[in-house]
Amino acid sequence: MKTLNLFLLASSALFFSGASTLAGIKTVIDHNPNESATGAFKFKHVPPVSKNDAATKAKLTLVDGVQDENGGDLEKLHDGKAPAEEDQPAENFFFNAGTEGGRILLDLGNAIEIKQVNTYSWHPNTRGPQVYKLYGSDGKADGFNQQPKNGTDPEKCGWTLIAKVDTRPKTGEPGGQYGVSISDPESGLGKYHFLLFDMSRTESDDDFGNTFYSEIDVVDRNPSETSERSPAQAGSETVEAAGGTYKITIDTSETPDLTQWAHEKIAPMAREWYPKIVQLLPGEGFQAPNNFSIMFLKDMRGVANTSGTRIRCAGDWFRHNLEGRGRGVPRNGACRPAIRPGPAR
Ligand SMILES: [Ca+2]
Repeated sequence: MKTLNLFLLASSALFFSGASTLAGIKTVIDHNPNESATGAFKFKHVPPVSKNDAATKAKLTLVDGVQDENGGDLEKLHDGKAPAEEDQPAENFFFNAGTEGGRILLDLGNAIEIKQVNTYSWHPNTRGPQVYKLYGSDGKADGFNQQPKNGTDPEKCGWTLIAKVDTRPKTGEPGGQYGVSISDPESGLGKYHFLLFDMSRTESDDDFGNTFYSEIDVVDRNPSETSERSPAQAGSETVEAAGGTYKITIDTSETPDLTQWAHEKIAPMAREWYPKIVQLLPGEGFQAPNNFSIMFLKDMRGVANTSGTRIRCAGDWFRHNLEGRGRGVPRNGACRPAIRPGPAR
């Protein structure tokens, strides 16, 4: 019967509607307990983490509170990625140990009709659950305060309270993965330019009550206006490595049939290996570029060449060598970034 119990536990994702702040707004909470939480980060009701929602290009600002330096920076909240493991500080943003949380501003660039706001977190203990208030604003009210500090009531300076979220279970262990989806199926959440997350720690019994937030997604009601095409279709994607220290642009706009392959094979390889290559090739006066691009060209002959921070690859050669040599070009080594002596920046 142990198997059955485990199965029941695994499938007992917590689900309820309610906790509405404004009429019609629903907050759905999914909880995958430690026993069933995996790197797949899948929930029963809450959508999976998105990498091309309206938050992907939003600007995030720490309004109040102190970031825990053991964690990732704010970029982790909209990089479209969830942690692969239950206790992976670098892949989450969290407020400093012993503090009461803080406030994060999300600037969407312009006012959009928001369909849904989804938030994700994962930790094996009390840093798993989410406790926050979500406010929205179009930024147009008289006396609008874009960055109200802790203690300033956002509702008194141009903000509207959208939802109060508290996913702490009444009974049982708090650890695991949480997905929260705030939406109004009838009329949407409203038209907002800014969102403000007022985040609280989940407990103050010890110093470790600040939630490991993994991602924030904002879903546009009219996605054609603002959302990007998925990286697999766009022809150009930028890969961040070493926590955003390095940015690698992979351009397949001339060779769209290679886009999916580049996304699946080249992007992860570049992300993993470029920081290692930089470390393996130290030297005085050397400064490895932080940004470079890899282009796959339609009419180029040969295999690949490098100029400055641009690597040019012959689409035709790679098309015929997709598995095996294509990924590393080991013989002539041309498909590596130019790391050459130069003035240190
Ligand atoms: Ca993330």
